[in-house]
Amino acid sequence: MPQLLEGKTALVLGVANRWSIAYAIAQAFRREGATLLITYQGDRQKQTVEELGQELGASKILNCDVTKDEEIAALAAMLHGEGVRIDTMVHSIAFANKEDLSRPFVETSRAGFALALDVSAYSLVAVAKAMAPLMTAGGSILTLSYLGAVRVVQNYNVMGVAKAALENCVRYLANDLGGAGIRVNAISAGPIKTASARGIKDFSKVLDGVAAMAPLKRNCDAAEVADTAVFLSSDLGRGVTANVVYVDAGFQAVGLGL
Ligand code: NAD
Ligand code: IMJ
Repeated sequence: MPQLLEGKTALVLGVANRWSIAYAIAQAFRREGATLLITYQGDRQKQTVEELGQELGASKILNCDVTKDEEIAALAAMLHGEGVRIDTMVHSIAFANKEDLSRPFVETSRAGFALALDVSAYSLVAVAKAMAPLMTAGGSILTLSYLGAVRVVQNYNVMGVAKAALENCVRYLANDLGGAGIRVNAISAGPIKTASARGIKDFSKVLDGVAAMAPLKRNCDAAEVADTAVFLSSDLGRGVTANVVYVDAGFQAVGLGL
């Protein structure tokens, strides 16, 4: 098989550890011949992500906390200064306060709401604005969403509201950037046991429920999400923009899965 991302440079945001969906995407991008640039969120993650980046054969491992405009600007300026062209960018980032993912949604505070939407939705706009000028040959921007954007999912709460905003950001960004040949899409992934899923109450019940009800009668893994990310980032996805692609074993289509 030919390598699908040969000659392309990929910027991947959201690798925290080996279980991160972004790690699986970076692995698949590397397999398909991409040059990898990966970022980490602040000094606390630096060492781990540098080690993972080396294993992945990343050519740059860079700091970027997406809540900080100056860090996003510094990243873009550094890449621009080195004459780097970006072909594909992956945003695999979300955060809400833990208490907002367990108490009733109606109790969400103003600050908790603002934080979840800032990190999980606005940050896509911020990085798209900064990196689009580096996508001089057109390109692809991809983010990760979840079914809780469009349905009520127990405990997902303010994150569901943030994902709804994120999915609409995908459509508006796709419309603004389409003229420059930049496509913007989301993958809505089924539940996967990552750091962002650990500690979520009843997460194994969520996994079991999906396996019982989904058309494929199983869960999806990060490697399957990553292969769809390859497709969307490659020339094979050239006609696809402003879309939300479900990689969820078909669960989203099921009404009552007895
Ligand atoms: P993860 O914890 O490995 O990834 C979340 C990432 O967000 C981490 O790398 C973290 O460093 C980063 N992040 C948080 N705040 C940041 C900030 N201020 N600046 C920069 N980075 C920041 O977990 P994951 O499951 O791989 O999550 C990745 C994406 O996939 C998220 O958007 C999540 O909502 C989405 N998703 C996850 C699942 C699942 O079940 N795991 C399902 C569907 C969608
Ligand atoms: C998260 C919370 C509640 C239910 C959930 C999830 N379900 C799934 C997730 C059913 C699949 C995982 N997911 C899709 C996420 O987007 C997770 C985001 C997240 C997780 C945490 C945990 C630790 C923390 N803050 C978080 N912020 C966002 O402190």
